[in-house]
Amino acid sequence: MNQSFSEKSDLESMVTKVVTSTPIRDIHTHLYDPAFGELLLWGIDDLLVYHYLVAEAFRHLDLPYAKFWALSKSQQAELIWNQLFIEHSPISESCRGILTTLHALGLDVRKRDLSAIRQWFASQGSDNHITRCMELAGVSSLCMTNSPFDDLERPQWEKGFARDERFHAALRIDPLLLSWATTAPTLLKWGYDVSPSLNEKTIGEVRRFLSDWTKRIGARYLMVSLSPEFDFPANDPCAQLLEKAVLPHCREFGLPMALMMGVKRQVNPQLGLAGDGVGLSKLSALEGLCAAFPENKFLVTVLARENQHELCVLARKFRNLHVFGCWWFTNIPSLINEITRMRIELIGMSVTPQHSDARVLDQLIYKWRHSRQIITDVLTEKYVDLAQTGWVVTEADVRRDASELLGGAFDRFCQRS
Ligand code: HDL
Ligand code: ZN
Repeated sequence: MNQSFSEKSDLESMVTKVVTSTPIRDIHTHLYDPAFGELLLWGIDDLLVYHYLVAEAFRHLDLPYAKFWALSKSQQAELIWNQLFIEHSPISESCRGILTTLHALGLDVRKRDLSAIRQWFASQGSDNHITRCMELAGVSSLCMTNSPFDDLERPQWEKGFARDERFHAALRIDPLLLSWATTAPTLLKWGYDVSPSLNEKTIGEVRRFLSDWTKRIGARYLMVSLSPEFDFPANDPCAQLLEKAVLPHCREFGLPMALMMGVKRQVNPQLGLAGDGVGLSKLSALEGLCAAFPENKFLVTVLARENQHELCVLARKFRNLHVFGCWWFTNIPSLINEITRMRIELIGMSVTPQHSDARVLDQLIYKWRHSRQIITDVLTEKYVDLAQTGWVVTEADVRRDASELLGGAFDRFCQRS
């Protein structure tokens, strides 16, 4: 018999148990199938040189950027450790995250001993470390970010390899949409008979390129990150290629198109990957896309906090729009809480509240432990609100809801014809 819960404390412990035990399908990461070897980053030095911490470390450093980049990875890691963990309390989300991960892996961070931590990681094997991290994070599967334009990644796909079924593929096409002038010659070199002008022949060849790579990697969706200036309709290569090649391709293959909106690339180029910033997106462009292409499915996350409410309202208007994640600069507890609460209040369970965006395998642990806690807090509060109306949720209700939020709604959206 399904037990109903109304007492807040009973509800809280039940929701915690359910959300903690619900397997997660992580729909956007920068991790790689183990077959990609070194491309799959893991361990304390990669955790410390993650670009989030690089940006934060430079706030305390007078060191010239070039001198930092000339250091070895372990020297960079040591410098970041000293600045952000020893000289200052590691209180930011990306620093706390490393400590959450180390603690979950059973390491005693109280000693603040980087060399001991390094020794532990050096004694681990990558294969069982993958399983350990995914188990500690509660992640059953994840989507990679796969770019045919990445010279290190492409050869592995062209060679072919036995897939790890936990690692799903997503086709990243930023160079195609955002740098057509330089990408067209690359496609030509790869045997696609394109010309700079987006004539019928070129569009056909771009679609053949998309079809080849969608099949090669078994893409679950296509994806692009867009600047705040992105507009649609528009007479630029991005909007034209999207309309004439990419969206027809997605309809043909029944795949969603993920739009990650609002990134200002290389605001400070001297910071490398850490140099990107944020800007307010014109969501009228998204409205235009959802309205003009009702047969297409749009997976969308926005980088600006100020765009979040309008995105939720658009999701109420267009069922071919699925909102996901607290991306990048919004992936901090205060904003995850605010945004998740707003989304559930406006669009209920038809949302995927979070993805990890992990670049380093071990990050799965903290990114998901921190977000699970917030999702638990928000759900508990909402169920308590329900209980006050006399509607008392059962454990089965919460299992269904948690499964929806942690990947089920995404799967359903992908399958929708
Ligand atoms: O474009 C993206 O997918 C972003 O997630 C960037 O990779 C960014 O550098 C990042 O890692 N954010 O978390
Ligand atoms: Zn990403």
